[in-house]
Amino acid sequence: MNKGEKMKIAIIADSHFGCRKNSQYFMKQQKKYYEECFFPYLKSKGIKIIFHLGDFFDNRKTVNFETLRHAKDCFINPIIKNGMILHMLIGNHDSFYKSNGDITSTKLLFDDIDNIYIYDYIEELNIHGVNFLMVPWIFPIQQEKINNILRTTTSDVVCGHFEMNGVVFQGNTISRKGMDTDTFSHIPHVFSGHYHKKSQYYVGSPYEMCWSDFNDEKRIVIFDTETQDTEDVYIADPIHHKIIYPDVSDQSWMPDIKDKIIRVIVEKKENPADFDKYIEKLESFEPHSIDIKEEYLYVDVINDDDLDDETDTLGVLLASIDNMDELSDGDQTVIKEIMKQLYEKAGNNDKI
Ligand SMILES: [Mn+2]
Repeated sequence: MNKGEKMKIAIIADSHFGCRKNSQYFMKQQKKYYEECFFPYLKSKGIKIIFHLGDFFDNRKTVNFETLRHAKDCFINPIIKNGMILHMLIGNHDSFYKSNGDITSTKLLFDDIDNIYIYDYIEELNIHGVNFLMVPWIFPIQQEKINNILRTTTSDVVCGHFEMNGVVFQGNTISRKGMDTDTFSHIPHVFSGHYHKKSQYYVGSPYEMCWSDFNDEKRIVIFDTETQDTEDVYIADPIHHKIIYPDVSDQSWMPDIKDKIIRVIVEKKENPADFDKYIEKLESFEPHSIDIKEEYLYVDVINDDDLDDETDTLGVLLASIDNMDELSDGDQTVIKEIMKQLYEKAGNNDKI
């Protein structure tokens, strides 16, 4: 290991342990990611310092014990075992209350562990001579004060869990509330968790967790404290795949769909028996699931662009409520709560 390698920090965001209602399938995918991609990569590069930018858990109110053990197996224990250091921010999903950060899951669970530092309030940190400003999720009451700190900070790097306005955060959807991106324009390096799609300031989630992640490039970022260079590292395997039927490809890719989530977009179905045979062939390669969208039935209402923007049902509902300018933030929150409760009541038919 040369000296330069020791000076690197791996930055990861939005791990969302327990995502999709503690889905076993996604636990398996995450375990594979940390065991086969993330930690082997860090070890191969001699990287000992990890920044986690928040949203460690998916559920801000409760932690399922299986998910807790999973998160420890995947992330916390390898850090301890390999003598690594973790600096972790509180994200909105890590805070029990929406109005303040008095109770936060990761602080409660992991803050007493040596070499694990949880940030539930803005704090400065110096590593190898580089100044980092660590900014956990900002609660409404803190916003003005923290805006002022950010506008005047001389830190080299700001790490946060920010909600920024005007950012493409999902498909082609642009966020319509949050902080002005101008707040950050004078800062040499800004790394944020929160939105799961990578963009100028957002690291993005490390792996796919739902259809809205389809086709996103999932990364971690390596920051070199010596040169202040950043490097994007793409180590996650895609999980969601779309297949267009009729399929004119050579089909040699088919064995690769094992354990993947498959969506077949049917543009035209001239012979139902051929179609059934095709689906059977797909099934023989043991994907996790296959859903079928018979696009030709909706040819007048749905176009390709709409399909690309598709996400899970609740996600679509909540995102569209967020984008309703005619509603106040308070009204948006109330309506979103009603939608969530309705959605829960209706029962999620998704078996994932
Ligand atoms: Mn998140």
